[in-house]
Amino acid sequence: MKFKEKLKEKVEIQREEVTKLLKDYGDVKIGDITIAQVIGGMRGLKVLVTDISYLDPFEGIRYRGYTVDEVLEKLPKPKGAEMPYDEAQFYLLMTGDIPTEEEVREVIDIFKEKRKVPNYVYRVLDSMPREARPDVMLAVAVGTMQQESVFAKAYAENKITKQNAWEYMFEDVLNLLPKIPMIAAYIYRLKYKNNEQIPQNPDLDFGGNFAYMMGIDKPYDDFSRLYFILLSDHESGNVSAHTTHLVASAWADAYYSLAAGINGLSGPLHGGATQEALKWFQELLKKLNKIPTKQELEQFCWDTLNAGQVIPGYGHAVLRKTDPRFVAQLEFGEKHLPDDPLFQLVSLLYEVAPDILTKHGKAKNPWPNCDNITGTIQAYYGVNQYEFYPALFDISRSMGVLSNITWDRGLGYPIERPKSVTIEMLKSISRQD
Ligand code: FAM
Repeated sequence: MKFKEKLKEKVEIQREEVTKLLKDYGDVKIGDITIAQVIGGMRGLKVLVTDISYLDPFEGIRYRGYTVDEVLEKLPKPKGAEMPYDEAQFYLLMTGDIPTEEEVREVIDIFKEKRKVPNYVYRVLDSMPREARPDVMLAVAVGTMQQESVFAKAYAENKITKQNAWEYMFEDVLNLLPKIPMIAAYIYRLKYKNNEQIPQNPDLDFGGNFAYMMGIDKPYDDFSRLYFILLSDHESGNVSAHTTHLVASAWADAYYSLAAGINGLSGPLHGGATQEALKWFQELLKKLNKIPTKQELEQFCWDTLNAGQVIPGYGHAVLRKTDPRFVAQLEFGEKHLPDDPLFQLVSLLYEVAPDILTKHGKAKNPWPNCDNITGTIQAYYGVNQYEFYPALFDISRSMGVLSNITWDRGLGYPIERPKSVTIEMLKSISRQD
């Protein structure tokens, strides 16, 4: 497999570099820690390392050094499609290189070969309560397949060394990732479409086949490709990426680690924000029964803030400008759904909310993040079941977190184990200061 050969070459070079860095410069300090950071969710602490993506507070995300615009422009696309292959984004995240047509074709073929989901997974999903949330079902499906892990099997047979661990992880990742959109589409139709399932289309790619199995016409395939690329990685400190990395750091296999990451993504401040944003827009439309004027929208924002609630899809722990992932979706919306009332509302909010949040004076970042707009576009194409949104996010995020844990093993990163202190200790340190 050329894909694996390329990765192997890169892993070996980088492993040497990391070993040398550690040996020669392991004692060099890269920062200090304040009490505010320890109590404040470790904001700004440089304690993780990943090359898969980097989030600049003012520029937004770069995947392997490429901006959102560059990725959308440079990655190969299916014939006639507006958006690139998700397989190409996965290749980029894994290897750091923009794939050629031939290179992406290899990944597409591997994914097609491996995407068939075992029947027992469907039986487990069918037996779950219909009220179970889609992301819970997805995590259960991933956990159910853990017994297929080649990493876990090789570990039990004492075959794993620090040198070869990544190869087993990589094999698990290639077996697992292509199944994620298949399972998610199955869950969607099980829960919301009377279990009338649409079999996969063997001619279609990751995003295209997902849209097909969801039963949604074009250009939802392009929106799926776009969305899966945009949310695929956001450094390794966000909750889903960090959770996956943390669990894998104890040499849990990709199945355990991804299931944990899926759970990590579920919270309303992380993967749940998309649904909160759409709900917020719908409540506003319901209340006013029309598209609000600028003044009415401003009032609704103040009502939200004065009630002690957040404006969903605005603000970010790291970003300090409009999220380029928001912009990419806004441009898609301007092209494909400019007359949709909810979409118009998203655009209007973008005109008023940053000023209001600045006046409100709390949020460090008054600009929109990607989650403000996704629900509106999903709902336009009929995916208005809010609780499905974290599962959609999971499909995308799987690409980044699974790339990360492959590299974690490739570079021999150890088990993660930060040190805790007590509040008494912090008080005593502050008294000495
Ligand atoms: N509306 C109102 N207040 C906000 C706000 C918003 N959109 N964003 C932040 N604040 C408040 C925040 O609640 C905090 O208030 P308190 O001091 O009373 O606790 C204050 O501003 C300072 O917060 P911050 O430092 O600017 O943000 P954090 O790093 O603590 O949190 C977010 C970052 C994203 C959790 C926060 O901005 C938020 O809750 N936004 C709304 C929910 C959202 O959009 N989440 C999606 C994030 C997305 F990128 C993702 O992970 N998928």
